[in-house]
Amino acid sequence: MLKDISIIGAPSDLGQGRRGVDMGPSAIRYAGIVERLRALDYDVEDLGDIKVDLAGKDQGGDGHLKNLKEVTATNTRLESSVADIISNKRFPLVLGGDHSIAIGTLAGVSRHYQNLGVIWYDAHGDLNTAETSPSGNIHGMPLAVSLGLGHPDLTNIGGQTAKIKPENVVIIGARALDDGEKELIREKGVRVYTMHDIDRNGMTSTIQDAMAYLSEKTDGVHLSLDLDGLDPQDAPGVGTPVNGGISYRETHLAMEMLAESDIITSAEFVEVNPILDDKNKTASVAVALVGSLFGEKLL
Ligand code: HAR
Ligand code: MN
Ligand code: MN
Ligand code: MN
Repeated sequence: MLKDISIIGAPSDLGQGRRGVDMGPSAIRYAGIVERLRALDYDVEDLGDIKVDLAGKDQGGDGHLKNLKEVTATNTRLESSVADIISNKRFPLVLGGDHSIAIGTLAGVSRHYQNLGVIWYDAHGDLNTAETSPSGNIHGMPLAVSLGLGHPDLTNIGGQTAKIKPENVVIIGARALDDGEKELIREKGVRVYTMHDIDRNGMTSTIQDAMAYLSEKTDGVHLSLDLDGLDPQDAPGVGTPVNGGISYRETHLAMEMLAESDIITSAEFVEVNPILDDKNKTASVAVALVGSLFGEKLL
């Protein structure tokens, strides 16, 4: 893992319907992310936030994608910032914002890799397109967009349409997949570790399996961690909570195992909504997970 980290906030709430997730980057900073990483001896720079347009002007125009224009503009800016961070030989650590920002992150990161692997840690598949989305919320679409599927304004961000290959993606924690997403998963052969798989095999074997699957064929691995992948008891400050999720302990273990294997080359932590949170608990969980991902040890 690169020793120098650049943090960038993407305070978007454009990709979904509940205001407040735009304050996620502030909440995560307030919970001490910079201090936590500096205590581990990393060189950390905080680049501040990219500019995000205001939501609400366009609730469902173009083929029912909400705020398409604003989401496109936001992700176009994020794409170039993230690509620059990697050009400067630093590790991009992106703070959301709703999950629609993964479109820009992955567009920027994938410029630097031929075979980027992705760990999508989430209750949801985020594999909808305008045709399959039940909501028109773009935060339910970023993984599909990164595979090259969806509205051309989104898939064209940063050039080439498909940023990643379906066989280089694993989803961990899925428990709320829409019918169209299930179909796409089967059709494209995306590897999914559902809550059933995690219950049955445990997190140790799940992460080992995911890392073995990805490491043999990828030249970098991006971690996209949606806090709603965790159980709402442990991470209540999210807009679309789903019961029966991954525990804080299991997630912490997952991050430690990723750190030990030194496999992650970029990361984002998304969907922290401080308005829905319990005394910044979810932002604090995010910071603790970042600590583990970057090698924090208990002893
Ligand atoms: N699948 C549903 C939709 O497309 C809900 C998506 C909720 N997404 C997130 N990101 N919170 O994972 O609307
Ligand atoms: Mn629109
Ligand atoms: Mn998500
Ligand atoms: Mn989610």
